[in-house]
Amino acid sequence: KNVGIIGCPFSGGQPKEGVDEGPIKMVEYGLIDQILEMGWNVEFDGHRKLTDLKPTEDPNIGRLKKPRYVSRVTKAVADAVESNLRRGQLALTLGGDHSLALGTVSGTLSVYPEACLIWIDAHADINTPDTTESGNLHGCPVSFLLAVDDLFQERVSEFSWLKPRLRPDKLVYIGLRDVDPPEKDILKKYGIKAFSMYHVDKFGIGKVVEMALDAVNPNRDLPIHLSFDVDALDPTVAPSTGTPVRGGLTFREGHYICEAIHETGLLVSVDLMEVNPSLEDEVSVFETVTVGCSLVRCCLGETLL
Ligand code: DIR
Ligand code: MN
Ligand code: MN
Ligand code: MN
Repeated sequence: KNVGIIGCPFSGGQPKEGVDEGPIKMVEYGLIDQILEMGWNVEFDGHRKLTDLKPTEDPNIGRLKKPRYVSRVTKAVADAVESNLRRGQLALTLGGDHSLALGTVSGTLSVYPEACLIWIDAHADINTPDTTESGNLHGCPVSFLLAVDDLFQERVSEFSWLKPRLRPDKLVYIGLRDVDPPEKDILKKYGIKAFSMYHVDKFGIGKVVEMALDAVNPNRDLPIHLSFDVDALDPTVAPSTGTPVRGGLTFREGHYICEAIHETGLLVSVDLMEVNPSLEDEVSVFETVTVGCSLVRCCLGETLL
């Protein structure tokens, strides 16, 4: 039981400051000690100095904002995840905004090309350079990761280090409820499995996780990358996040997902993203930071009994 923690204080994939403080607050709250107490060997040599990678000039490319900064940071994160995995560690990345997953998933796929990706989010984060309205790269990472030729045409040269390797049939979503119309078209076009809050209500979270695993990991033999955006949770549970959307996962539904994926024994890489301690009041920040920590503990095998 070895885990390498990659602290990523980064906010360049979206406009709200403070999300870079997410990983810092989770560690300050005691996440490392909590994981050590669970019997894991932990490697963590402090948060990454990602602001060092900030270019002096970074004009938009098309609509994309801060493309060079995001590219450099996510390349560094991809290398860090790859290195952790090659040394036999579980890679745990704390964000930071969700553009970081460009790096984390890319790093995972370079070590485990057969891995599947389970994306827990209110949003699909699958906009392309052409479809994005906001230009925020945290709304785009999945489209950049997909190994699909016609999406590849739209990619920008700044991200040429990124080798898209994610097959659409290896990707599944849970928790969606705010998906842009062009994103819906992409999900349909490539037949990507997605369980929205409608499905969580209809089938219950237990069945949804089982169906999600059946879709991307039918024989339960492939490595799993779990990318968890804290805004998948209802804003009453995780209020301090940049783009909250009502009608989300309950506290228990969020934790159940992490417990059930841990239980497969196949989890190799985890992202916990979009905790923003500068939003909302002190109680909200405490609740969001602590729920982030407890989701991580469940991924690492914390059990109720
Ligand atoms: C929106 C919002 N679809 C965009 N995305 C968010 O900016 O592309 N992702 N908030 O987390
Ligand atoms: Mn989101
Ligand atoms: Mn997201
Ligand atoms: Mn266990």
